Amino acid sequence: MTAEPFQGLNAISEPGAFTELDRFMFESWGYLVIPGVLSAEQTKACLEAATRLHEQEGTTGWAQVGRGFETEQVLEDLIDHPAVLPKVRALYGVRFILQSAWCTKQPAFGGFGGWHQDGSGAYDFKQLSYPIPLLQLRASYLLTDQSLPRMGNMEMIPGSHRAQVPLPADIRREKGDVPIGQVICAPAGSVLLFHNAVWHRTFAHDGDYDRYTMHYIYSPPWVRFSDRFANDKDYLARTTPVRRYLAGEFERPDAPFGAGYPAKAFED
Ligand SMILES: O=C(O)CCC(=O)C(=O)O
Repeated sequence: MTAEPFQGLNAISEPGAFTELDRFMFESWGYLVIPGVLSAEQTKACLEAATRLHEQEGTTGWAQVGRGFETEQVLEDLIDHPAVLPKVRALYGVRFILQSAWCTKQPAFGGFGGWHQDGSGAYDFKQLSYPIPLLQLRASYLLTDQSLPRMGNMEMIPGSHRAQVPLPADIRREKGDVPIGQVICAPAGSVLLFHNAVWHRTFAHDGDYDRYTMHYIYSPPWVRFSDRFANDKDYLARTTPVRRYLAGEFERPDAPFGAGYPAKAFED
């Protein structure tokens, strides 16, 4: 574990373009850390919105609230943030959707989460192929400081998206440590961008305040939403063309040959 942020090995990237080095690091480790995406002011506004969402839902303990972008403008603005979207586009091309947006709360003095890969409990992505394909690309906006370990950080196992064997069951059962786990240490306003197949968990949180992170999950256009059954009509009517596109409202979303998808979603 690092004592200071960004000491030791880190897949550090920069806001904006997906560079060749970004691609190499992402392929090798399965994730990137992008510091400085949000200003202190933007982070504060997003943290207030995240707190409101959980208060409205009356959540207790570790909890996640979906589709906050429909009601909180500052959270909607992160959907196509220019610091992150170019990287998503570089990995997916032009046809992808926002499959879900989860606002997670790690409560004050919260313990470790369980190790897992992202995916579908209904149909394990491992059944699809090896290596597990990129189907849920997650951009996690840290809304509270996680510069040191035990601040509700994410812990990632670099390269584990390519592991042909699962993390041992006893370690998962006991929420045990792994010598190659990397506790992601980064200030509030940073983004962690990661592949669904990377083994990860929520690290412990020793603070006397709740920790909030906004996760935006991008998927191919035929993956079903997981934070909503359908898009809110008012949101669709008032949002921008790009965000409407990312909401995945296509005439024929099931068409394997692509009919029903707008030819052009992005300006450039
Ligand atoms: O926000 C967090 O603590 C982690 C969430 C997570 O790992 C997940 O939702 O898959």
